[in-house]
Amino acid sequence: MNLRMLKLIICFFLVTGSLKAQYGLQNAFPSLPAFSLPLEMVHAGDGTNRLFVVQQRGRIYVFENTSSVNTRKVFLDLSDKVSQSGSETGLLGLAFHPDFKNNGSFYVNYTSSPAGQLQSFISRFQVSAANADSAIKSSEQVLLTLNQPFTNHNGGNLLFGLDGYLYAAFGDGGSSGDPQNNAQSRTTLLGKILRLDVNSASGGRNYAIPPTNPYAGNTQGFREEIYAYGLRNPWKMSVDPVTSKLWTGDVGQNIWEEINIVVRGGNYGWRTMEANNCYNPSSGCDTTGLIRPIWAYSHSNGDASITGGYVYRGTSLPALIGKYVYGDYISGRIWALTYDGINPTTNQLLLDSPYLVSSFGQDAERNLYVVSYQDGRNYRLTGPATSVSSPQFVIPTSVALDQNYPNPFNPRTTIRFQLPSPEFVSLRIFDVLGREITILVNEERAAGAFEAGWDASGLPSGVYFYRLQVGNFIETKRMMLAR
Ligand SMILES: [Ca+2]
Repeated sequence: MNLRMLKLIICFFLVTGSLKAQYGLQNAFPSLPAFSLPLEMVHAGDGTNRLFVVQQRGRIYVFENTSSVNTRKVFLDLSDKVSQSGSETGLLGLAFHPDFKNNGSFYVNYTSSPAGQLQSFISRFQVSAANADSAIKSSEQVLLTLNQPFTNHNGGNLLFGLDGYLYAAFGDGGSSGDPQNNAQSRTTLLGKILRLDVNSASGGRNYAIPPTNPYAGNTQGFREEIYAYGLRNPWKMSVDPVTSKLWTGDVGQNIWEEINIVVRGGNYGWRTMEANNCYNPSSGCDTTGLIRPIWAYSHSNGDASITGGYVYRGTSLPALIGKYVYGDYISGRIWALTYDGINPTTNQLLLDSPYLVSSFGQDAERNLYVVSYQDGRNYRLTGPATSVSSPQFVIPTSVALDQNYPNPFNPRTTIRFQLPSPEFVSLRIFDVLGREITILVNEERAAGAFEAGWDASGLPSGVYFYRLQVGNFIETKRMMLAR
């Protein structure tokens, strides 16, 4: 017991009580044909228990939300309109009007090049009065178009907020590093989250500007549709119906993926910052007024592109209630973030899936699904229904280093450690000859429970050591890479 530990005894911190919880993914609709490049799964909020899957190349399918369902119908086919090539272009967003049950209106976001210029379109369509599983293609009413200077970073997500307004996410226009500085420019809609009143029309538009938008009626030439800015490529937004907070995952440039809680008029930093670090300029950037992400993770563990998810409000996975479930498109890892703005934020790895996670989906009962881009399946998130304790406050007795999990491993494993107070942390990997292989953590960390992933791809099988140093505390544990 040293002085540090005596100091620590008065500190409270949050740990998750579900370290052993086993989460998994189950093919939700095994009798359905696979979808082709699915990007989205939503429900209509109309009490019909149907789900809608958006395919990138322009088709929307509808089917009954039962595990035995074996038929699906084409709800809308925009294949002849939307971009048919490009990894980030296509039909990207679908949102049903909150009163869809009565007015039959829904909204899509897609890219197209009708006159040789790539553009994003936000359009309204109507469902057929005679056939609830079919939309009327000729009912299209274009609300908004936006020129896209490059083929990537088109955003595309649409949703209705609890305020009844339509929110739309657009990326910075693409290329790399936001060469046109669009995200910080409030005279363009690129790199923004927009908010539109689709129940009114004014100013020659098929929508109106909500009077509470931050730049409504401004005289500086700022676009009045802007709700928030400084975003690079927001890939999925969601609203927590309990807190009404708007969550988004913003895809990073070279090093960091980030999660933001988006507020009216907020500037989320890009391209001045990538997450918590200066990006342009690379040092000494002016961070005045920039809102930091509530969580960021690096590319060092094979993660490379965030897919924003949902704050879980279902009933079948009680340990996840109130946590933000999200994933990484490239690594397939899926996490649950515990954030309340007061206690230390903690991040729990739920599972390491083999899928390209293009989206999370939610049904009317708020069960969560993973949309798998490559195999075209929708997987329901499963886990222990009971006997998992909720997050709780405990009194720490010391810095702690857990055994890595899984162990033996191939090629990825996760190492957890706990800090009762803010400390400079070093976590390094060594081989059996004592040679340093890599540095996983080398920075100041807040109090809380942390995990660091390690990808041993390319290294030989055998025993490795990981060493945690926190002040005078040093502990080394061994682990086994087994190919
Ligand atoms: Ca940011």
